[in-house]
Order: sequence, then C-alpha cells, then structure tokens
Amino acid sequence: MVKEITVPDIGTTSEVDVIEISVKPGDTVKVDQALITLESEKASMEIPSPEEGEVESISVKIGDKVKMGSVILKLKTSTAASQETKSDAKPQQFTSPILEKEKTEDKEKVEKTTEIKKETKTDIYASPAVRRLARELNIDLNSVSGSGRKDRIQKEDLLNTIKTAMKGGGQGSALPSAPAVDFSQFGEIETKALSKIKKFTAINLHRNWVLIPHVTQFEEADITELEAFRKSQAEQGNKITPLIFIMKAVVAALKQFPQFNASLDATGENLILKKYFHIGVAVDTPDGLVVPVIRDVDQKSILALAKELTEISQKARNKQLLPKDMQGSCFTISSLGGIGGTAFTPIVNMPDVAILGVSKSQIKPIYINNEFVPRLMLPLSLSYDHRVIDGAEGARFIVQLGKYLSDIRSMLL
Ligand code: CAO
Repeated sequence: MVKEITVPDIGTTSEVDVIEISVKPGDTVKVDQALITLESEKASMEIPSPEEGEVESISVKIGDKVKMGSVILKLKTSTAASQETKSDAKPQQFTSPILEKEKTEDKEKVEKTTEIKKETKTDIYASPAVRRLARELNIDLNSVSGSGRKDRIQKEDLLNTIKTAMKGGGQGSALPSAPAVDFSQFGEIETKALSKIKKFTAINLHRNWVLIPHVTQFEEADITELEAFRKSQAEQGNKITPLIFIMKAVVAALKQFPQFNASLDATGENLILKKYFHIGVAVDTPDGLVVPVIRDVDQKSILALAKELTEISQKARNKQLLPKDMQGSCFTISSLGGIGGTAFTPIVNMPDVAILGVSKSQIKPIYINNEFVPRLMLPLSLSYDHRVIDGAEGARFIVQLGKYLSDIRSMLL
C-alpha cells in the first residue's frame, strides 16, 4: 500500500522552509526516523516517519515552503494497520520522541538529526540556533566536534572551528593571520588611522584578490600618430589626455570581445553579457582610490568624455561622489600614465571581469622596415578573471586594443 506522508501539526499555520531531506527513494525507514527538517523563524524541527516502510518518492525539495498537510513523500507500507489512504488518514500529531525527550531533558531544545553524508549516517546534536549559524557560516556540522553533553555542538565549537581555520589549521584554504609587531622596538613610529575610503578599498581589493584567479597580460601600443592628433587638438584648445582615446578604444575592443563586457553571476555558473558600455575610471584622491563610472562611453564624443572625466575626477577629489556615481561599471581603467612607471598588475574590480592598467608612454626605438625608428609606445597591462577569460582571449583583446590605439581610424570600421 502506498501512503502519502504529510506535514503534521507543527504548531503554526504559517509556511516553513524545508532545510534538510534525510531520506531518498528506495530507503527503508522505521517509525520515528527523521524524514525531513523544517525551519521556521524561531526554530528548526524534524518530521519523523509515522510508519515503517520504503520511500517510494519524495515530494519536496530543499528550499520548498510547506505547512500542515503538505505532502512530504510517498511511503510503501506493508502492515495491514498502516493501510490507510490519504483520504481517511487522521491528522498526524507531531510527537517526535526525539524532540519530546529533549524537551524534557534539555531546556535548550536540542535536536538530534540523522544526516546522510557519503552514504554514512552520523548522529549530530545541535540546537536550531547552532544549525542556523552553521548554515550561515557554511560549516559542515559533520566536521565539527561537539563539546557539550552527548557531544552536542555548541556555538563556541563553531567559533573554534573558524578560528582554527583562520590560523591555518583547517583544510587548505585558510589564510595565516598578519603578525602583530611592536615596531616601536626598532625606532620612532607614528600611528595613523586609515581613511574610510582606504578601509573600504582594502576590503574590496582583498576580496577581489582572493576570489579572482588573476592573469595579467602586457602590451605596448604605438601611439605616435595618436599623440600627433592629440597635440593638434590641444593647439585648438581641446585638452584631451590619452585616457579618453583609451576609453574609446576599450569600448571598440569590448564590442569585439563581448566576454570582457560581462560579469559572472553570484552562483559562478552563468556569464551575464552586457549590452551597455559603462567604464569605471580609477581616480586617485587624497583620501584614497575611488572608481567613478562614466556611462554609455560608446555614445559620447571624445570632447564630451574629456569634459565628463575632468568633472567627475574633480567631484571625486572634492568628496562629492554619490554611490550611484560609482555603480554599474562593465570594465575599469586605471591610468598611472600621468605619474610614471613602466607597468603594473591592477586588481580586477569585481563584478567586472577585466581591468586595464595604463602606464607612462615613452619614445622607444622600434624596428620597422629594416631600421630602428623612434615611436611613442604606451605600456598597457590587462588583468583578467581567468575563470571567464582564456589566455588566448586576453592576448587577442590587448593586441586588438593596441591596434585601435595605433590607428584610431580603425575604430570607425
Ligand atoms: N603617458 C604619458 N603621459 C600621460 C599618460 C600616459 N599614459 N596619461 C596621462 N598623461 C599625461 C596627460 O596628458 C597630462 O599631461 P598634459 O597636461 O601635459 O596633457 C598629465 O599626464 C596628467 O594627466 P592626468 O592624470 O591629470 O589625466 P588623465 O586623464 O590621464 O587621468 C585620472 C585622469 C583621474 C585617471 C588621473 O588623474 C588619476 O587619478 N590617476 C590615478 C589612478 C590610480 O590611482 N590608479 C591606481 C589604482 S590601483 O589599480
């Protein structure tokens, strides 16, 4: 006889979440064996099997919302006593011996769950609050030793697990903590608090550095002709720095290589391709680095972009940027060309998948048609997220970018 097992009276009429499923089709279950675990705002609770039998199919999945009467699974039962159909079934009373026992034994409402992991069953004792915290911190309770009565896992055990991992005693990915050094023992010192911007930047940069597998690809673009054009414009009173042309060339390259104008979604399983071209520009301010975003670069003229970059970098230095001014970038450019240096490895500005570093152009002897000729070469450093961009794609992108800058007319094609 196949019987539908439903959610019993759980003391609330509201819907609650299914957070664990402890059985699978084909399993043989005993009376009171945990079938699923539900979680409300205040507590989590197991739903035990009211009967012995074989699980035929599961009707819920993790994340579903259920309430009293929702079907959990279909159970093949063998005893005559259990041969009642759903229509004549009496409402099940929620009388889990596990929870009942613990209600009387332990004021902390400790639950015991039979979890299935790699085909082995492990008894885990932990309160609903500890289970919730473990889920939030992504800690597998199977890997935690409980220090409480009956090996019950307590909040402190979770915190100790994290501390151990942070000290490098965990499994692999843990980072060693920074050493605390008293520098005054070596000479005079002054302690200066980091600005809010620097603290915020530190968090973001660290996250991006740790989460993104970076590769940096270098190239030198011949901007001799671009520079001649730029100077001729300056003579006519149009002040345009190389960065403006670089922004335009980047957009032309993004159109050709759409995987650079993209972001990974939060699951890391999908690439979101963008049909707009908003470019973040790193701006150095006395308080630290900020990245305002210039929108729709593809639709603006060189002169309009030059004006907008001047205005927005001024706004950044005057601390007048609003959060919306720094959102929505597709790709970021960090230009240190006004300062110097030959190359650097910029950190990808998540959720972008690539960033271009620009260093100071220099006249170099370049071998063309059997002779060395002086050419103005612009160093470019492209860092990209290797999960999204392959090395060959990175090289193609930067080579194409260099071609656009060498001959800006090619962008019009
Ligand atoms: N090669 C040679 N000269 C360059 C150049 C380059 N790549 N880039 C700029 N220059 C020149 C400009 O032409 C200008 O000279 P003129 O006044 O004679 O024309 C001078 O350097 C100063 O330029 P600028 O820096 O004021 O202007 P910009 O448009 O190049 O850059 C901005 C604007 C806001 C990006 C820049 O001022 C800035 O803040 N850069 C720092 C970004 C930063 O900190 N990045 C690091 C982040 S970590 O990844």
